[in-house]
Amino acid sequence: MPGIVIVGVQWGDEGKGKATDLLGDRTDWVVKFNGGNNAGHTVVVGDEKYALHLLPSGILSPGVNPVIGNGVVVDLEVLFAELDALAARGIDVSKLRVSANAHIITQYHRTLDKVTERFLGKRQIGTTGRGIGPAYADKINRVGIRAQDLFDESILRQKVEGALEQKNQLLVKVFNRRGTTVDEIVDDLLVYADRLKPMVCDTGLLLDKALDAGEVVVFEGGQATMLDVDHGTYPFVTSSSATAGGAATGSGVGPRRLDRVVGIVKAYTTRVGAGPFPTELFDEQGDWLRARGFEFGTTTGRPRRVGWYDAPITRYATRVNGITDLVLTKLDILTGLEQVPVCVAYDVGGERFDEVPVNQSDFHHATPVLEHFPGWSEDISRARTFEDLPKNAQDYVLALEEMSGTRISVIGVGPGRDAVIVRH
Ligand code: 2SA
Ligand code: GDP
Ligand code: MG
Repeated sequence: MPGIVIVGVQWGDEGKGKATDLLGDRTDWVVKFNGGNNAGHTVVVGDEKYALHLLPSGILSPGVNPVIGNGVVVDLEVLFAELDALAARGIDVSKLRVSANAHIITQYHRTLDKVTERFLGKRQIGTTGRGIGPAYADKINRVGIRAQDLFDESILRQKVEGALEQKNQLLVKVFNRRGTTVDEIVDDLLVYADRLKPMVCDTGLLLDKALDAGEVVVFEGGQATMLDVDHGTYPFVTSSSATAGGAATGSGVGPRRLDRVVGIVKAYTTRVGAGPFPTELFDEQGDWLRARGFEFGTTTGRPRRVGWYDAPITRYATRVNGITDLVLTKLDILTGLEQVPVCVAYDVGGERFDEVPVNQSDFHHATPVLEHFPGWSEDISRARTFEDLPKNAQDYVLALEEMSGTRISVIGVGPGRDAVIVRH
């Protein structure tokens, strides 16, 4: 199965990093196809814990070739800091390749991200403040800077001039901030050019050849379905294509080469930032879930909003991504609950919705229709086969499987690499 896509089902932090890392031994390439250093993937290998933001999780596996695809926005300072930190811990980072067409996050993108959020007041998105949205806006607006532009100073200068024409107006006149100069930006970027150059290539061509040779390529999605710019809870989304279609556009590989789409879904739900979240808990059960699941952002440390499992969201994600397999993570966190509630449909002003409503305000007003499943109290962190799980935990998994219409192939029962039950 050479082309495997990994996507988040909910609002991110489902454990995609661990899932990608798990495939490491059987993978030749891992490609990040969307997002930037807004991502936060925690991977636990033995006693070592790694938090990755911009680099694909596959970088931790010695045999894997990591790739940053054209769909990613790259903050060069973060890229090299992350590479240096991993190298200092003995990880071989020499194989990283970066698409010549990947866009670069600059200082003005970071500034605009932060001031725009402040300006929005109550309508804030709760972005990570990393400059992601403004960098993608420039890409779509055709005034972005790409990796390849760094290797020709006069072209770089022209492009930065073009971008700054509007930026300085915005920064100075609208946001009352200091403008910036072409020299300042060009100098900032050129600092990294020599180090970046050997990594930059036509990564689409590289991946195409690898797939032709029968090698296994994992396309690692950042963020998740409900944060996708087209299919998520717009405008409370990130600015990239986090769904499976983004794996093709964000890597330069044709969609027919994607053989499997693996959806990563948590046994409950979390969200960081603003926007609708029907199963959200505001009571002590929410505090319990947050503390037990250690639900704090990997990138910004923000406490995550928490709620119960939402079956219509998994069905929706299965549809828009074409999910073939689900990985259910963090089942161990639910241990100890007398009853486990699951959202099976929504109530919107007295009307029942069995699927995620297409109308934004319906979703904002949706309250969950909950079904309660009997809980379990046994420690499941050492379960390695489905039969090792207590009957109630098995029934919970089977019920989720039936509601989502897709098989649950892997179950996570702890943060470590080996804390999984592989069913298919
Ligand atoms: P942005 O910065 O423009 O992408 O923010 C837009 C929305 O997307 C959400 N978003 C995320 N949600 C969950 N996890 C993310 N990554 C980090 C992690 C988060 C952290 O993995 O822990 O450390 O805070 C992530 N990245 C973006 C964001 O909250 C906005 O709602
Ligand atoms: P990602 O953004 O989707 O890669 O997810 P994050 O790394 O932000 O958050 C997932 C967290 O859950 C990480 O700290 C993982 O180590 C942890 N994790 C992943 N799978 C499991 C699991 O099955 N059980 C437990 N207890 N933790 C898990
Ligand atoms: Mg994360």
